[in-house]
Amino acid sequence: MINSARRYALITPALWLLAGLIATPFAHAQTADCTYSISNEWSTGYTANIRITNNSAQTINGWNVSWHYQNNQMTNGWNANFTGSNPFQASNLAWNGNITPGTHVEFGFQVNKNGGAAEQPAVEGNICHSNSQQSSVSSQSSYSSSVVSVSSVYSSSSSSNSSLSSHQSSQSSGGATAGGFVSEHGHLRASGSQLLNRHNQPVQLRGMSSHGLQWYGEFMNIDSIRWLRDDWGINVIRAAMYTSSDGYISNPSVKYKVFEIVEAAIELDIYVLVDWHILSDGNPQTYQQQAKVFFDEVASRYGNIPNIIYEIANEPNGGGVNWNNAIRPYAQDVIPVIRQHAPDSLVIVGTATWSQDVTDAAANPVTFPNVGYAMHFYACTHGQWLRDKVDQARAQGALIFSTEWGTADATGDGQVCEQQTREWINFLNARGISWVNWSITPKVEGTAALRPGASPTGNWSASDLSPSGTLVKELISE
Ligand code: IDC
Repeated sequence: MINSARRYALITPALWLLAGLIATPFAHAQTADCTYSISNEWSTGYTANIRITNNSAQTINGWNVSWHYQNNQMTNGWNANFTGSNPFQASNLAWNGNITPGTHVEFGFQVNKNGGAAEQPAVEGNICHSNSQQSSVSSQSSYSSSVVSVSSVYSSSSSSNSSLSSHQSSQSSGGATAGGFVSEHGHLRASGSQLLNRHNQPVQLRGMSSHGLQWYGEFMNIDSIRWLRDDWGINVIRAAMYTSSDGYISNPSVKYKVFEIVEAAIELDIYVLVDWHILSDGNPQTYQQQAKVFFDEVASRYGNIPNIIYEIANEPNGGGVNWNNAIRPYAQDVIPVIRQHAPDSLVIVGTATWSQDVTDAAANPVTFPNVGYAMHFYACTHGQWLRDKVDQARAQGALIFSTEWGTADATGDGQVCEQQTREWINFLNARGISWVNWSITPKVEGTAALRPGASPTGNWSASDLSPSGTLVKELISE
């Protein structure tokens, strides 16, 4: 157990027994399909999900399941209480114990291959359908040892592209599939001004940002993100978690929306930017301690999976806030918190003046490897002078990532500046600079991609898209 050993140690066997007792009324009901599937694989490990589908007429109230590996080892997980080690055991949390007829719950975890191949163990549990196989691994007396159907939809892709790759590999509907984008590209790496994939080849990400999750989080869910992947061709989604303005500082529960987005991205095999969206709180040091708590939680929860890109300060701004006196010291303090759990993660640091002063960062980069710097632009506001700065910073060896840009004014509103937008995107594409557009929301403002009335779960027709959304969808697929 690497990441969560402490957490496991704290969960006593008594709790496990209690979880078993809760499920006792259903101990022989065996009403669910319990399936194990690998959602994302890299050379040394993978993430997997166990899905419990209730296909009976009764509601399941509480569940616990277990599974056993030959060589692999689970390191950390989410959306369940985990106990034990080979067999590994998981039981419901307070909010996902009830499974009504016809519905399912799913939880996920990360697995270390221990030098072997990815395994597909049987899942056992009191609520799982029995078959003729008898379990040999269950040591819990509180549930029966039936073995269930197991499926895996995944096979690892080792294909690589020699040219700059920015588009989806073929995706079939629903869930991770062989050859998904992250499976292909793996951990991303900053190499000078270039972003490289696990095959050491250049890769460009293109995608969409959420609006403020405290306001429009409803529009970020696995269905809308799947739609963006399959219909728009995104390979990255950004979870913009405001710190101020009713965001995380006063309402920490907004983090659960971030977790939902991360888990959707893992399932959909795309990248996800976890954005600590400072804005009115212009100095990242204002909430530095809170940032460390948040990023420690995210990184320990998901470990070293390749999907997550950590964006640790959206837009530093305000008098006296500059790279050397505030932002760099903040980054030097926060990055090790992330890297302790996610040593191979890509981290993007915002730059001063609303992420425009990229040359300051390039002149005095952080001391850690695999870090890029954010450049944000709004097409009607920012022009050639900012593009020149980007070229200068790149010439100094800095990786630049446009983690946020808009088609209209820096206010987020106004008419779309189509010509300027195209000029910017040509500039970024020619250099392989990754970009993420602001934003998926039906709010009435120029940079909103959706029109009022658009569904929160995707399936958007042309008439659901604003002028901005229409243009950006075209640019993503170019
Ligand atoms: C804007 C939203 C707008 C909201 C405002 C204040 O579009 O609806 O009222 O924030 O929270 C940024 C910021 C991003 C801004 C965006 C447009 O990162 O949060 O969103 N912008 O102003 N930097 C430059 C522009």
